[in-house]
Amino acid sequence: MITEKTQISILVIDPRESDHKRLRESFQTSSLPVTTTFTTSTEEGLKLLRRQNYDLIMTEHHLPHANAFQLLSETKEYYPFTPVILLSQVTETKTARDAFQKGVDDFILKEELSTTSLFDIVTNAIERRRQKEEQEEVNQRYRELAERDGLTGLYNHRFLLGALEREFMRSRRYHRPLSVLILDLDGFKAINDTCGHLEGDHVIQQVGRLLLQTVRFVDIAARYGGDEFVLLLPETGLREAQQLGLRILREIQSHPFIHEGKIFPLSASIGIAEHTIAQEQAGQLLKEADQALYQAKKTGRSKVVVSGYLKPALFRRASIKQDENKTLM
Ligand code: GH3
Ligand code: MG
Repeated sequence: MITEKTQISILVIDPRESDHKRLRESFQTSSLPVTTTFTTSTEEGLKLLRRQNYDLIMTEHHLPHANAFQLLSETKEYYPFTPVILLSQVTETKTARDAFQKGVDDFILKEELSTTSLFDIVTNAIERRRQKEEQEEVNQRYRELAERDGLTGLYNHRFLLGALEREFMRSRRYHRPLSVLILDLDGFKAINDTCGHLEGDHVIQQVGRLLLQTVRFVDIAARYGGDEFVLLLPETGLREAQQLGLRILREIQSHPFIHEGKIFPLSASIGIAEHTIAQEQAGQLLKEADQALYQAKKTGRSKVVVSGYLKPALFRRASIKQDENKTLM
């Protein structure tokens, strides 16, 4: 919707100065609230485009050193929703058809500039842009919902499996380290039983938040299901993953989980595995981390177990010292 206060920024790229004049006059008579930038050079036009997002671009079809379609593809790359209107000298239906196929939003014949309603053309193009942006926002929200766990807002199980495949392939191709950490809360059923399911939910949410605060931007934190969480750690070898695991354990153990005004203790068990040459599929990496978690549970809980310590790890950069808090499989 264009209100009186809205200023529409328009970039016009047209090699003919005389046509700039015609357009200026058309804008004046249209009473559109516009701020126009005119250039005769394709290169200058591209520079301006990279610097600023205009509300609308109007370009002559025949540009020096390029044609408008090249400019169009650059524009759509930077600003997919910015409308582009093609200005043409000739009444070629093929040009018009090509233009629409290539993503041009409208087409104006220069000889008709004085009789066409520039107001309608510009306002329609801006309104279509607004609708496309709104639709994209809705799509983005749906995409996010489909990837997220409803309780914690972390990535969900499905997203994690896709990300694991991608990261596994990347790690394999570029010989980069990749670790997986699985965490399962200890004695969580008892919290549900004592404090109620809602309080249990609240605990899961708090753990989710603690995980998010602890990981790096590139790490992927997911709720795997129930009281189980997975961290996918690109560019992270066993040693760093183990340190992270211990830090997370300390965070959970020292976090004040409160029920009826009283702090109750909570702990977790963590299994960690690193991508090694022996693993041919992403699932094997996850499975090794899960086996390490199983060992952590079996050997007393509240600890970090690192898988593959004795196997040759592909990307291991340093040996790992054991201390009383850590268990190595
Ligand atoms: P362990 O120490 O061996 O891990 O035992 P645990 O008591 O933590 O139980 P376990 O991990 O085997 O099972 C997790 C429990 O979490 C099972 C289920 O009752 C509960 N649970 C699963 N999803 C949810 C949820 O969304 N909210 C709540 N409040 N509880 C859940
Ligand atoms: Mg548990």
